[in-house]
Amino acid sequence: MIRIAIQAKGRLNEDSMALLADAGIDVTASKRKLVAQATGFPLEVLYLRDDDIPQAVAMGVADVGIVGLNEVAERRQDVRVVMPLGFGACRISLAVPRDAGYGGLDWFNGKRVATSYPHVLHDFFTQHGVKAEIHEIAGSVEIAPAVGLADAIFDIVSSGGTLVQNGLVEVERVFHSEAALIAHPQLAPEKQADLDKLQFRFSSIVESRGMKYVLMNIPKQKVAEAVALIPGMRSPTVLPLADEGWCSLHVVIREAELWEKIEQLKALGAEGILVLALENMIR
Ligand code: PRT
Ligand code: ZN
Repeated sequence: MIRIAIQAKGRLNEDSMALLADAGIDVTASKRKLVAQATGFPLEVLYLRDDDIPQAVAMGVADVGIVGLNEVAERRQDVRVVMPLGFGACRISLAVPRDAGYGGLDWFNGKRVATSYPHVLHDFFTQHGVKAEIHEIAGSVEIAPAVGLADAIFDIVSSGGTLVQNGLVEVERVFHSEAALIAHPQLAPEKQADLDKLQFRFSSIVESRGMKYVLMNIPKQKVAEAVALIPGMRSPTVLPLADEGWCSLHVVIREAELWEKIEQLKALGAEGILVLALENMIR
C-alpha cells in the first residue's frame, strides 16, 4: 500500500485524477475527505494544497506525490523526482512593466522584485551576479508593480494573458516546469515495488498520449521508403493484402507530425489511411 499526495483543488487536480483513472486506479470517495481509498491498486490518496506536497512526501506523510516542479524547486525538500508527467506545463519568468525600457539583466540591479518563489529567484540572481531586493508575497503577484509594491515580478506564466492584462512583459524565462511524480527518498522495499508498478503504468500512459495508430495500404515496393519516414518504432507491422503488389502498413505516429507524415506517405502511394486513437503503449 502506498499513499499518494494530490492537489485537493486547483490546476493539477483534474489531470492528476485523470492519470490515476487511465492507470486503472479508481478513487471514488468524496474530495472533501482528506484521505480516500483507491480500488484497482493498493493506494491511498491524500488531498493537500500543492504547496504542502513536497514537505508531506519528504516527511513520509505521503510516500509519493504529484506536484509542479516549480514547487519542488522552491520548497527545498528532500524528495526524488521520479518522472515528469507531461501536464501542468508553465514557466517561472521575470516580467517588468511594458514601459520599463528593459535592456538586459543589469536592469534588475537595485530593483524590488515581488514573487512567491524567493529561493528560485535568489539562486538565479546569485548565478548572474544581480543584486536586487526580493519581496516574497503570497498571491496576486502580478498586481505588485501597479500598486507600487515592486518594480518587477517573478511569477508563473503559461499563456502570458495575465501579464498582458497587467501591463507587464515577460523578459526572462528562468524555470521550466510541469507536473511530476515525486517520491520519498527512501521507501521501504514493498512501497518501492508499488511505486515501480505505478511508474510503469504512468510511463506507458504519458508516452502514448499524443500518439496515433495509423493503418494504410501501400504498394509493396514503397514499404522501405515509408518505414524510413517513420523512425522511432523498432519495426512497423507489414501485412500482406490479397492483391500481391500491395500490403497493409501499421505504424505509430506522433500527433504533432501526423499530417506532415500522412502527406509524405500519400506521396509514396499510400491509400485508405486510417488514423486511430492509441489507448496505451507498453514498451
Ligand atoms: O490551493 P493550492 O495552493 O493547492 O493551489 P495554488 O493556487 O497554489 O496553485 P494552482 O492550482 O493555481 O496551480 C498549481 C500548479 O499548476 C502550479 O504550481 C504550477 O505547477 C501549475 N501551473 C500551470 C500554473 C499555471 N499553469 C498558471 N498559469 N500555476 C499557476 N498559473 C497562474 C499564473 O500565475 C497566472 O497568474 O495562472 C495565471 C494565468 O496564467 P496565464 O499566463 O495563462 O495568464
Ligand atoms: Zn499553492
